[in-house]
Amino acid sequence: MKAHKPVAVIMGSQSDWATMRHAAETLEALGIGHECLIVSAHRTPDRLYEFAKGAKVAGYQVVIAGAGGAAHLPGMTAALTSLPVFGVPVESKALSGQDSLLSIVQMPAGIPVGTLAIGRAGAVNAALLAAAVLGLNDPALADRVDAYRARQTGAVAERPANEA
Ligand code: RP5
Repeated sequence: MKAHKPVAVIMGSQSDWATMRHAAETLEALGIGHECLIVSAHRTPDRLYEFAKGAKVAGYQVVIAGAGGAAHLPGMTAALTSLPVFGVPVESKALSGQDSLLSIVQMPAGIPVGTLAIGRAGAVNAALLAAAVLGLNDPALADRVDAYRARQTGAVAERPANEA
């Protein structure tokens, strides 16, 4: 059965939602259908296998995967599907997300994970990258991405204001 939602936003834990909700909100703002799922490489490996092996058949076109610490989720997902996978390193308590970043970005040659910045910036940008990919075959979406960027540009003041 084909999913009507082109993007899967997966995360290793409920605790990742505070970060990954920014990806979901950005997709929402761009009118991109998405599903948010908890899939842990360590705690629910069978769920990960089932999700990743079935993601393409389910109709997903892009996977955004956020995880923290020993963040194997994006890499394992990329190993199990040929869909583009964007990894978001979640800021960890012990090492401020540097552990997450390095374990996501340092993939061996042959299995890519497009790795974004640690935390909210990475989550937002993963959604924008997903939009750019989907926009290649969806001119209306590409227009919405352009409008998003134009609004962002328009919101930047020329001079700094005193903070309240
Ligand atoms: C990872 O372990 C998750 O992605 C999360 O960032 C981290 C900690 O998970 P919890 O102990 O908060 O559930 O698998």
